[in-house]
This record gives sequence, C-alpha cells and structure tokens, in this order.
Amino acid sequence: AVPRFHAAVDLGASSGRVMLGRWADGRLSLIEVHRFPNGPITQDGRLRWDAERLFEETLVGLAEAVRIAEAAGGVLDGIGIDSWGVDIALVGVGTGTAFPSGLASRFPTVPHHRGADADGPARAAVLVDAATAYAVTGVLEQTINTSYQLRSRAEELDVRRADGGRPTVLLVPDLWVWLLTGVVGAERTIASTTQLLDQGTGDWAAELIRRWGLDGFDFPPVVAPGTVAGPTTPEVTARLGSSVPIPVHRVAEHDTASALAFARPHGAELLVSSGSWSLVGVCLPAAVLTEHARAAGFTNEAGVAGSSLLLRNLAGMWLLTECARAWSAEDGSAVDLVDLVAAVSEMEGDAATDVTPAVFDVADPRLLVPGDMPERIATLCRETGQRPPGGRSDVVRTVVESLAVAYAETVRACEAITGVTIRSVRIVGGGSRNRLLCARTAARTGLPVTAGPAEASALGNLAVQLVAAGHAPSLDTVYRHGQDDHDDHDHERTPT
Ligand code: LRH
Repeated sequence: AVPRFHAAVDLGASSGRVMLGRWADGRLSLIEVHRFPNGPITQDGRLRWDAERLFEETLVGLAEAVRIAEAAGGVLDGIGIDSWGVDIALVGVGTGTAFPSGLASRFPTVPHHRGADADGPARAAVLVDAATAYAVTGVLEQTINTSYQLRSRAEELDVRRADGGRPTVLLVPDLWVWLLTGVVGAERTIASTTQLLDQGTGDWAAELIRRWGLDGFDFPPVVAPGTVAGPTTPEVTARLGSSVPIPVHRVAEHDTASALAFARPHGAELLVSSGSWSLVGVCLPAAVLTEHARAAGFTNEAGVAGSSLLLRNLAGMWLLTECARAWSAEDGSAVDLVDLVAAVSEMEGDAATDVTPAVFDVADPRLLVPGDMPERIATLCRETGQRPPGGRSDVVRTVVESLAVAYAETVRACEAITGVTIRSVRIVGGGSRNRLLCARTAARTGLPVTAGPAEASALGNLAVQLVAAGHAPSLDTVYRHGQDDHDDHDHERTPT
C-alpha cells in the first residue's frame, strides 16, 4: 500500500514539536522531526508567548516533514495543529493577507495566560456572575479564561472604534491555521476553552458576549474537528519546499481533546492529561452544568465526536519545571529534571524515603505565576503545619505526592457527580513518563494505572486526520496501532 504521511504540530507550554506519522498496512509509525523549547517571555512589561519564533520553528519542522515524505516517494497528505487552550491573538483579517509577505512586519502578539489579571473574574462577575456563565458555557471562573483576557484587551483597545473595524479573535491553533491557509475559523474544542461558547447551541454565546462588553470583537464561525480548513497558501507551500499545496486539517485543536481522543464517553476511567497542567476527570456524553459540578471545581470542555470532558484544571509538570528553573539559577548551570526525577524514583522504597512527604494544594493560585517555586511550596507546607521538604529530592517527592493526592480526590469527586464508579486511571502526555507519579497515583487511588502514550496529543491530532481522510476506520484503531517512542507500562496496585 502507498504510505500516507501526515504531520502533527503539537504546541506545548514547555516545548513544541512537529511529528510525522506514516500510515501503512493499518499501522501508524510516528517520528519526531523537530522539537523546540517554549515558555513565557516578558515583552513590553507583559508575559507573552514568543509566537513569531514558534511559528518559524513550525515551518522548519514542516519543511523537514515534506522532505522526509518526498524522499520516501510519498507526499505530505495533511497537517494538523493543536496547542494549549485559552490564549488568543487579535488580527485584522479581510484582505487576503497571507504569510509571509503581508505579515512579516506585524506578527500578531499572543499574551500568556499566566500573566492574566488576577481580578478578571471578580470584575466580570459584576456584569454576569460566574454561576450564570457556568450554566451557559460549562466553564469555571479561572483567571486564565479567554473571556477575562479579552475584557482586559477590550479596555486597552477601545474596540468600539469610530471606523467600525472589529478585530478578529483567533485562538493559537486557529492563528496557525490562518497563517498557513489564509482561512479564518474557530475549531470547536479549542473554542470551548474560552468561556464564551454556548453548550446548548454549540455556537458563540452571543448574549454573554454582549453583556460582558465583548461585542466589539469578531468571533469566527465555529467549525467541528475532522474537517479540512483549506490548502496551504502558495507562499507557505513554497516555503515548505512542497511540490503541491498541503491540506490543513481542523483536528481537535485543543491539546487536551487531542490527547484524550481515544476515551469513550462512559465516565468509568479517570483520565489524566499530564503536561504543564494536569487535566483530570472523565469523558461523558454531555456537559454537566450543575452547581454541584461548579462548586467541586470542574470545567466542561469539548472532546472529539461530540463527547464532553469534565475536568479539573490542576497544576502539573509546571511545578517541577519552575523548581528546576530556580535551582538552575542557584547553581549557574542547567538542572536536568528528567535525571532528578529518575533518581528520586529509584530511591522509592529505600528506608530513607519511608516518611510520607508533605502534601500541599496543587490548585493554590499562588502557584500559577512564574517565580521561586521551591520557596512557595515550602510556604504552603508551613501554612498547613507540615515540615517543608528539605533537599531537592524531597521537593520532587512532595510535588509528585501532592499531584497523586489531588488525582485521588478527583476520583471521588467525579464519582459523586456522575454516580459512575471509576475502575481505572489512564495517564497520558509527558507526565506519563514520570514513573514516580504513576506509581504514587496507583498507591493513592488504589486503582490500576495505565501510563502513556506520552505523545498522546500528537497521536490524537494524527488520528483525527487519518479518520477524516478515510484512511483509518476509527480513532481508537490509530491509538491501538500507533507507536511512539514510549513503552506503555502498567503499574500494579500498591497499598498506601
Ligand atoms: C492544557 C491546557 C489546559 C488549560 C491550559 C491553558 O495544555 O490547554 O486545558 O486551559 O492549557
């Protein structure tokens, strides 16, 4: 059979990557063709993403994907983009501006959600309270939401300008699709992170948008995942060195939805998408818009194939990457987190690690912004009367234990909301490589834990493309017959 090549661009908060999938004989093989670092940068006194560099890196990776596909006698049949949620660029669309000529001098800036105003939810609540917004959108009042970010930008921009021009709101992966194709749209899974999508109609919540003073923005049409946005523009096609334009797919553009694209809507498995954030919860047939779900700290986000994800948005590997950043500054040289976590995993079970580590609330808002993470963690432990972790390995154990405790508590909270007993845990994403986290989650939940795939978002991205193109019969076939560079390993139930 002719090999089919598809590229997944997966933009994560600490690194981005371009993965090339080759589908042949009912199997998907995945290779990483390009990986590049990511993180917040400060520009004009504000926390932002280095969007222009990230887009350049994307083009470098895609050009390499084209080269590999063509060298193998094939072509690149599709490109899909997924990224973190909530963050946006404002662009003035309408005149067929295409990358790179028209945009080189004014690449859109993308503020980082970790720099969002802390009082956004309180100020918005004066106009529409959080409970009302939840009943419409299913999204919790988190400072990072697009809704609050847009309210701040509306104030800055005074969008009701006399010329009537309305800036268009593009979430990060929709911005990438626009830069590649010139086509404007709002893919449903990524749009569901905004707190501006109506769960009932599946469209923008027009009244909420008006009452929050956001009707001076243009919101593009909502499109379902599993469609094609359009072909690459001539400029992009040439830049990628491709002999033909490449179809750009609307995949599940939210990385969480892509990572969990294998999940069936039954609520009996706790899903953990573990990257910079930990998204923890269950896949259900429909959103849960009750006060109970809101009070318990759950948000509803769109999954693939009409499914709904009931999730807590908790801190994740961000806690460790920020610790590593602080320690690297202290040492004057880079601290390797992977090595440190591996060393701590090996110590597990030693007499020295008999004492249960201190545990803190991973949802504490003080952990959201960049800063001296080891010191903040020590403060949280002291506030609850615990001895703060001593050395670096103790800090790692405390972070991992606190995440496992939060996951275990989420099992109980999901069961109370859905009435469905949770029988297993599945951890996907980069954090699934953290053996200590998987083992401690098994211990704290008392449930069997399956770890991997680590590149779940890229796999889901490719799966949606392959099903949409008619190559693969179903999403879970791609997961079952997909390989990445990670061995799945199961963790035995171990008593706490
Ligand atoms: C995970 C995620 C999550 C949050 C955050 C901003 O990558 O998309 O769902 O909303 O990033």
